[in-house]
Amino acid sequence: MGDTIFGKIIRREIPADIVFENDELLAFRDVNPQAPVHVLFIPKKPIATLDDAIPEDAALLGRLLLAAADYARREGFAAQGYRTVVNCNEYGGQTVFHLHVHLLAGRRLHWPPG
Ligand code: D5M
Repeated sequence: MGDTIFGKIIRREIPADIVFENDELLAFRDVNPQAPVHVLFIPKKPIATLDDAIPEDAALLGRLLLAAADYARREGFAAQGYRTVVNCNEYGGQTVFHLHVHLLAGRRLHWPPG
């Protein structure tokens, strides 16, 4: 299932503040939040980076993004606004090599990012 810290969270080997789960996706609060709301959405399939995604992952990645959007709507901050981010590899700032979508909300976010 992937030898990363997120694989350990999926397998419940380490704790996480899980906010959503279904058979193929998991979402939990980022341990180092960059906004009042900072949740990570991951596929349970261990895709290391966006660069490792293949055409067969297209529907899964679509559902991953929609799960973040659904969460924002459910939690009531979709209309106010939020940001989704996928960091890829070194220059993208990726530190955990299990593909994840950051969902950031609860404050006005700056652009461009650093
Ligand atoms: O983002 C990786 C993110 O993962 C970063 O914001 C910290 C977060 N992180 C790391 N370990 C944990 C655990 N154990 N629980 C919750 N969140 C965690 P990246 O895009 O790879 O830089």
